[in-house]
Amino acid sequence: MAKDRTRETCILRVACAALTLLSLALIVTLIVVTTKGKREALGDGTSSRQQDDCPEATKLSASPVRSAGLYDDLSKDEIIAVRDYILQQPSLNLTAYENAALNDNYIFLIELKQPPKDKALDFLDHENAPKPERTARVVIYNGGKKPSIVSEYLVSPAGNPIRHQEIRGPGQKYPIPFDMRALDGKEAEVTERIVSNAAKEANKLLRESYDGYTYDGCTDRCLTWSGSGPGEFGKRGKWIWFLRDLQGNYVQPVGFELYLNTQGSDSTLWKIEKVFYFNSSFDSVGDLMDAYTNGSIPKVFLPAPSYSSDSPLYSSLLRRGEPQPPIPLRPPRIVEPDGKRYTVSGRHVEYMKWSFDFRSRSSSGLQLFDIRFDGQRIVYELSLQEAAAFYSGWSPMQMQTDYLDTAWGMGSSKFELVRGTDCPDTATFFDTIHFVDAIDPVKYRNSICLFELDLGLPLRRHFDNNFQGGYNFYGGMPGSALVLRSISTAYNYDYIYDYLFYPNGVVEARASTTGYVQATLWTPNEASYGNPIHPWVAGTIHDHLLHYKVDLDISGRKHSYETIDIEIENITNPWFPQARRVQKVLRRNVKKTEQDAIYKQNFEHPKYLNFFNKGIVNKMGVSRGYRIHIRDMMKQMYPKDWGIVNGAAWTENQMTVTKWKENEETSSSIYNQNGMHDPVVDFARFTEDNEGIEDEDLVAWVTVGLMHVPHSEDIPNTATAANSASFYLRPYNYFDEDPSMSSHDALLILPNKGGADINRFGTPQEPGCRVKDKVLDFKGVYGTK
Ligand SMILES: [Cu+2]
Repeated sequence: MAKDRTRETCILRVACAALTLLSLALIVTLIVVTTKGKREALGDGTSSRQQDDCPEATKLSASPVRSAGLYDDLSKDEIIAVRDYILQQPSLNLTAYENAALNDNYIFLIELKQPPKDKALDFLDHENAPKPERTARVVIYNGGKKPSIVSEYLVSPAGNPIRHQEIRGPGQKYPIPFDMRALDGKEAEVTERIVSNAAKEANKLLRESYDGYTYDGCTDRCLTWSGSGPGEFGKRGKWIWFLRDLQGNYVQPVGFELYLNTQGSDSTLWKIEKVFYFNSSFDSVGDLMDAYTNGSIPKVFLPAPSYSSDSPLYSSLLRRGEPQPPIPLRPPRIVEPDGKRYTVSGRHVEYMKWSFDFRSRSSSGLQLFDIRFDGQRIVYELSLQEAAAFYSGWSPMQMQTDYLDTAWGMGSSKFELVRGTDCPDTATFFDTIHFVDAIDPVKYRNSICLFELDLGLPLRRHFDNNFQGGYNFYGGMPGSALVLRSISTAYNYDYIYDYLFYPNGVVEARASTTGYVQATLWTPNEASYGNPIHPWVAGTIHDHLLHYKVDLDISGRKHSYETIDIEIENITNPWFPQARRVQKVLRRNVKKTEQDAIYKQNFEHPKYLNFFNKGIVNKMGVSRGYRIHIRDMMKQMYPKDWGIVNGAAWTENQMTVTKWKENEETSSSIYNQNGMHDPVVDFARFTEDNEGIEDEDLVAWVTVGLMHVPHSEDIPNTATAANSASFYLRPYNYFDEDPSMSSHDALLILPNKGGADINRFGTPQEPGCRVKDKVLDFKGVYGTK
């Protein structure tokens, strides 16, 4: 038995040795394969061929889209159909844009009129409800009428129009005074003629003062001009200022400015009423030239900026200075190893539990509708209404610049976005179509982008210390958000408008500013208003104020608004009755009326601003709410009786809450810029009737902004870092717990015998994919093709 056993052992030993050898061979093979795999993954250049490009498609399937076409901007065909229909109405006596002069009647703008909310909700929420008809809003400049006016019409159905109806308010002034219209090409043509003649008359002065830079008949040393707004109160007009026509002309001012009265539709009566040359002013160019020639004013010489290939022009965007990093290396990029995690159907987007629709209004830009989380509507409409920038300064142009950007094409000046710079390589792009001041609809290629962003900041994490040199568990989740972006470049400045959707139910609306500042010639008089941002160039103080509409529909249309006031109590300590205790205490303050709800920030009295539905509670019995959290609060400082304040009454407080009304669609208009003293849309009227706001359909109007005193680092461009303004919509007892707990992105690590159990909740880790290099396909053109 013992021998046999020995023999058995021996046989087993042979088998064991064989097995051991086999195992070793397998391990070696595995190591080789693994190492090879790792090399591939690291991309050491020897065997990367086996890696696939990162997928661009999504593995997700979108839900059926009931909203298709409900909010989509007008198509080219619809715009053409509406244009042709309106042109054929004999009673309107219109001239086609291409043949029209300022004193004719012609179409200025055609855009979608958003569907009435009642009808849109009925359609979205009821299977058998009819789809609201697509309707166009048409703006007509009636320079041919006496008196001249602007009129607006609704035309429907947009695809095949059969009827039109004039818009006569309520909600906006009727009729709209002609002098309150937004600038257009017809006006620009006349202005160019007048400015050109003035510059011709002043040619000698310009050439001698500006080191050879002139306007009339110039070849290489040329001046150009730009116009600001508004004019003197109650009178249409504008300051025009001259700039060297070089890269970055907005920071190349020369200190020659003209005030042009542009009242009425008879442009033969338009006249230059003031001329500013350095620190002197005159009633006409002739008067200035007489003074210049007879020596009664000093002749000033402004040297042309010097630049060369080694030392680029200060206003240009050529790289200069010590290279950083020392050798060119590419910045980090976003990779989508498993393809897109959002779906797009037309203008409908789904991401994680979020869904929404969007359009891009020609007047004021992106407008988001029907924002839902987990199928539940939270916001019916979220949209930018207006962007204001009120300047101060010594030079008349800078002093009298108070911009409201919807009048300057804030919505339609959204040009092509550059992949890899304006939006990540992985972004999805959308074209937009506008019909503003044009013969035909114009296509703006790739003017909106959508992408998922790696925030580089965990959404949440916890390291649970065991206080014995280790941990009990670690749990975390990388931060990511979906971003919808467009960039509005109305002349010098670029506003980047973002809407961000976070996985924990938070939405952020953010505006970031960049581009060129509006500069004026530096003289010591400007010192009270700003800084010399380059020799001879002044940047002066202005604010950037932005107004948003947030039509919340939390758990239904009816809800209430409360401030949760954080106050201080000074009490006898109930646990140590001989002691006192000072602590914070919450007082809920449900607002009853619109005026009661006007919110002005006061640091002595912090508040949460909460919207809730009284009847609907979470599992703790607390009303489910959404808070508006204004991160970048700003207040416009001018007194109420200062004329321009009427045109932007929304700048006076940080939030207004109104009872929803169909005719309070927007808080501003393309006409407010040139009618600030008596605006076409007067936001102050929204709360004048002081309606009750308890258990009503409520709209929050949010003001954010930033103050900008330009400094030398604004040359050549203002940078977005530290120059953005945003607010959040954030759940407040709306969910029973953090809804991001359902995300696969999370990670939970538990210690396990010196190692770690890593739980990724099924999210794949391998294999990696190769980042696909995308060709930069930028055309930069916008047109009718
Ligand atoms: Cu600024």
